[in-house]
Amino acid sequence: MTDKKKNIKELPDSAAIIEEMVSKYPKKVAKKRAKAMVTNDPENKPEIQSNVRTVPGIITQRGCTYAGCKGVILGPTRDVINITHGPIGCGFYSWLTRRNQTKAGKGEENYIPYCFSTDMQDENIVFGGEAKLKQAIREAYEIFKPHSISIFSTCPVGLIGDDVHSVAREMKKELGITIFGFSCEGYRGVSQSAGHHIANNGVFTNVVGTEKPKRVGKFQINLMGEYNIGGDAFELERLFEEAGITLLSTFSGNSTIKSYAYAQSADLNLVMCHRSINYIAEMMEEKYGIPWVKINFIGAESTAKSLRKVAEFFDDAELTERVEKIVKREMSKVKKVSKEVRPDLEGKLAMLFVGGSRAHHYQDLFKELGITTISAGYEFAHRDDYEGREVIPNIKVDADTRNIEDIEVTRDDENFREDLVKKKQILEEKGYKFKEYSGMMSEMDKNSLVIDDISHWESEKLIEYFKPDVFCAGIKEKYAVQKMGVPLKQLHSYDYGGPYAGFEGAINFYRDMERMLNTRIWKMVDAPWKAEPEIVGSMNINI
Ligand code: CFM
Repeated sequence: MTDKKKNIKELPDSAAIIEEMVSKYPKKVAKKRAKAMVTNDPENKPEIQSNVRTVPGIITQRGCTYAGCKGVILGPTRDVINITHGPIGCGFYSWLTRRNQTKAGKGEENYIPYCFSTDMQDENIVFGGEAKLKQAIREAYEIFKPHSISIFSTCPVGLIGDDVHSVAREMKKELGITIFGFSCEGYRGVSQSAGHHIANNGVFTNVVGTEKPKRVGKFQINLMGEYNIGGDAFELERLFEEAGITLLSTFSGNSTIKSYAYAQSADLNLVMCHRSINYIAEMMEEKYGIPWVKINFIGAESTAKSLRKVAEFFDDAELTERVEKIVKREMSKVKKVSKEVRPDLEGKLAMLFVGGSRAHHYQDLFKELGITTISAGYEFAHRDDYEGREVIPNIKVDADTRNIEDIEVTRDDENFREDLVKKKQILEEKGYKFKEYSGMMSEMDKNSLVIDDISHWESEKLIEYFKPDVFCAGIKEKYAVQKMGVPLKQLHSYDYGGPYAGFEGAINFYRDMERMLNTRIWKMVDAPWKAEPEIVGSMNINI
């Protein structure tokens, strides 16, 4: 690719690089991996293989089901004691490793800095660990007197058959507090995505709606799939507050179990990370009639669009005026910075391989800087996150998906919001879109390359081929990529920076990109393997 920076109108077809990436794999593996690599056409979105098991031996960046349940969904909730039932490693390595921040009020509970584990030993594996789990719950209760405790199953728990749910029931009776367990053994699904679903089910059945609904503001919303990484939720809370929108509960950044209990009092659910939280949004609509909309607060333009979407829903002149005032003021600050940095960044190329939603959302920030996303993919998303929700009925249900309970939700006649159902209908007639997500592909350029569950080998080949100016991924990829002379921006942890959401977040991101991409240090990187030969192995079999 020689002319890659000449204001790309149309990207070249990526068939050659796909061929190169799969050529070193055994035939069967090559066939499977090729299905996860597609050349994009936003008008006619191709089918991509996703949410299937990773081929053993391939270095994937995925996490486990326990990580998705405990770390992602429940982890950021500060007023619940999350006990890991398992060997100490699972608890230790999920302890404060995700930058979900929280701000507890004075005297309010905050258990996030602690690590609770049953520390299973050999004898618990042989004779069962339920007694030790009960002991751990009693001990935690005695020390902290929490109102809620949850239990997370790790792999051995499922293998030996400990029943965390019956322990939860028994201990709930004994202690008189909320206790619930999750069957989120690491191996249960193909990735952390299964853990999201399991956590959604558990939170919905055990917590949502356990308190009476309440009215504290004129415009009540929940923000779903926002985990306050690097303080993102703080920036959004600032905007909602100024607009006069009451944020009842965030699932689950800077949030509490107590707030989930009355989350059914919302008039509208905003879904930020579709992958991890669409289940609760759907179930709340079924049970309580609360509609949901997909929004995105990454990118200044997207933030403005999302705020306007909320105002449009409530259709209140004063609210609209306040939102417009905020957008005008904030956008002028954003534009000033973008004008400053854009000339240094325009025309550069980015690649994003992150999680289940950020590889899409962050493309908006790059667009605002004039940076083209030449290739992107998720680690564990499903086809709908790539191709749009319209493909959901055609997604093949395999054994791994069947492994996760699809809970039956019935309508709560007492609290069902007929008024919201009517409101939804009227707005839909005017063209307002509910529960709509058209996925990553519809917003990417034609011929950009989309790859699911990318491996280390494939990342290296991509970098050699496209020579991007920035690669977005996580800590597992960071140093391998940087040794190739390409800056890597961590989009999971934000490299200790952020917030990147909202207007202030956009400004932070612009400035970070300017600093990161315009330093000359990357040209000076001289990886040792450039000079030393690759180690190649061979094997002879004498029969
Ligand atoms: Fe949703 Fe997330 Fe993401 Fe995710 Fe994650 Fe994360 Fe992520 Mo890391 S919930 S899918 S499981 S937006 S921890 S806050 S950054 S992989 S893209």
